[in-house]
Amino acid sequence: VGIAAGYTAIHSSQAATFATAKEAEQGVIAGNLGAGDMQGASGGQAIRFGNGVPVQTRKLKIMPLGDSITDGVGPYPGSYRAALWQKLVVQDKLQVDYVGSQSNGDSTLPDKDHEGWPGWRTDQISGKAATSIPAYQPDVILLHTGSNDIVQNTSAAVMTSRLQSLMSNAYTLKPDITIVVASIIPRYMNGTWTAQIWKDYNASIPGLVNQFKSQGKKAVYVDMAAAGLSLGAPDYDADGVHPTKSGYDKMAAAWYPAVKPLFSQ
Ligand SMILES: [Ca+2]
Repeated sequence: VGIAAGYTAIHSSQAATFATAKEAEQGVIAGNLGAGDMQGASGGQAIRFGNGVPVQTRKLKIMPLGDSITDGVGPYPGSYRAALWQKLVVQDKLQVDYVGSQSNGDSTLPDKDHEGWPGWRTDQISGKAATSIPAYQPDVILLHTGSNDIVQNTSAAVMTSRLQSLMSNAYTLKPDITIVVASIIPRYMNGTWTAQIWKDYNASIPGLVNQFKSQGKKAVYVDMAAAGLSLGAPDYDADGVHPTKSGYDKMAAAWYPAVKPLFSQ
């Protein structure tokens, strides 16, 4: 933005001098500083409005990336995206632009963009990401994938390898991207597609996140398997795969604490 340190913002006869260019930018973006509305503007603390909500430093382009559980096909077309929008945008007044080539959602979700592909495996989703990341330039990816790999008789090791490849490719395409990657919610299993594969795949994801973090990449882990969804009513459709609104609300509640801090980073 190019605002020099020492910049002085004047509003409603209130002048605020900023110690650093970064603080000046934040103050300018805040735009409507008034008497009593600022606290902690020096000493490296975040500038906050009088109501305690941190000043937004940027609008985040968020790409929900995955399969039908991201799309919301079936019982609830807004997926977790609707309840997460309610929390971040309606409740917290943060600026979100969901991005992606797909669109799905009900009237509670004004921004229906996403990159969720029903029936697709992680390696297929990775192929889609290779074109959608350059096209949409997301700041953040919300990644929930693997549910379709399981039912195509894939081992946990191969599933993890596919996830690693997807993430690695995403960082190559956009090195500053933040990938918020989730363990995956329960799904109906049978004798071939076992819960053990689901558990082993999920258990591998924190290590993968740490591996990327050790390389300086921005990766965040969300334990979606612990989000509290239980197979059957009221959280799942009769197919035992797709969440209902109730289940998606629980997913949104799990994404939320991982995503919210990214707006002030
Ligand atoms: Ca959008």
